[in-house]
Amino acid sequence: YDGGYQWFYEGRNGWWQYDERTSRELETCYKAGERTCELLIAGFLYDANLDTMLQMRRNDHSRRRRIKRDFASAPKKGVAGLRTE
Ligand code: V3L
Repeated sequence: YDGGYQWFYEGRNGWWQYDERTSRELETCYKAGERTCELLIAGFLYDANLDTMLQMRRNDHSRRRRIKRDFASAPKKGVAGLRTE
């Protein structure tokens, strides 16, 4: 959407692009200068911390992943767990 940027979360050895809806929500939070962004992912609530750039499951903070805002053209494993090659 914006200047060709997209949102990514970390996988085992590479980055996954967020699905379209969640990516839009992150971008909205980011543009609004919010520190955290609440995300609903596959029925689980997560908080994305836009200062530390970490995604954490609300009820289990050991489930954390790095996130990044990067060019849409950045290397990725796929989108939301669906591989693209
Ligand atoms: N969007 C979609 N699924 C997610 C997201 C998200 N933002 N965050 C976590 N999950 P956790 P490799 C990922 C999924 O963090 O082989 C990938 O999408 C997460 O899926 O412990 O390591 C792949 O489908 C995981 O299945 O709460 O690169 C899969 O991992 C589950 O939620 C394997 O990817 C628990 O994640």
